[in-house]
Amino acid sequence: MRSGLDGDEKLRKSTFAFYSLLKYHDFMGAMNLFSQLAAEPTHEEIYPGAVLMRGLALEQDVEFYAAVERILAAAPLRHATTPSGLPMQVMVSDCGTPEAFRRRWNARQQIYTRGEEFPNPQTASPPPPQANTDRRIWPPIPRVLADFAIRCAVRAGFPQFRPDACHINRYQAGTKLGIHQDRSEFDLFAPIVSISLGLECIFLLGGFQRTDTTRRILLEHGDVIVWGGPSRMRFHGVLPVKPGHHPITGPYRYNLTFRKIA
Ligand code: MD3
Ligand code: FE
Repeated sequence: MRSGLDGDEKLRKSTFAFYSLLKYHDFMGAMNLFSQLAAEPTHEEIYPGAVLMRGLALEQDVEFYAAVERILAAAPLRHATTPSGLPMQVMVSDCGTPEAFRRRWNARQQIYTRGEEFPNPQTASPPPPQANTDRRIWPPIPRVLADFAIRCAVRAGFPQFRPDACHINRYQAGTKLGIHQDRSEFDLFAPIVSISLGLECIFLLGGFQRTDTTRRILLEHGDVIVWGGPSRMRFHGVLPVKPGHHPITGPYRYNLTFRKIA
């Protein structure tokens, strides 16, 4: 039947038009993606369990920095101390749940009162004066930060992560962080989510022994790393921060680490 053939022909034509349109939209979509590529966060697995997502925090950087300022108003920066009580260059603050606070505080008291933790008994007791300055209960983790940290963990493959503490490091020109391991958390299977804001730094990523060779990774404003799985126990540190000025943080680099402590 002629009309039948016409119908087929029409269908074929409209199908062709439809697919052409789809292709056109695909193409435009690809072009849009391409033009945005510079602003897209990356997803690099540095080592099994360690995922670097460059620029992931950029979209909310102002909001995040405002949240950091609120934390610091309630929990002022202090000099970090080494296990032997010596002041470190990096300045620190914390926020989180009362349970996380108590756990961190008790762990510290134990370290200060147990002599065998110290190579030199002279520094073991009495506890360094710094130990008493951070007894104030922590402010809660600001909602914007907690939500973001959880979303970062989900992206990196740790959907069950619920941080109860956020540790803040502030670096200025010349500040470094010696090679160390983070193993004082209660649940070592929980990942750590780290957000960098402000001045850039060279981050050192080692192996499972202090003396293992390290990889150098440039960490810039807005970069996020999720440390989980086997990478959780890698040694790491930060080279002295170079002087500079950042439009949001001024002369500082901030690093926020979200953890499950209690
Ligand atoms: C790798 N902070 O606070 S964040 C720390 O940039 C700390 O301020 C550094 O190391 C900083 O303890 C590095 C990235 C980081 C955090 C935790 C890790 C890397 C990690 C735990 C295991 C392995
Ligand atoms: Fe660390």
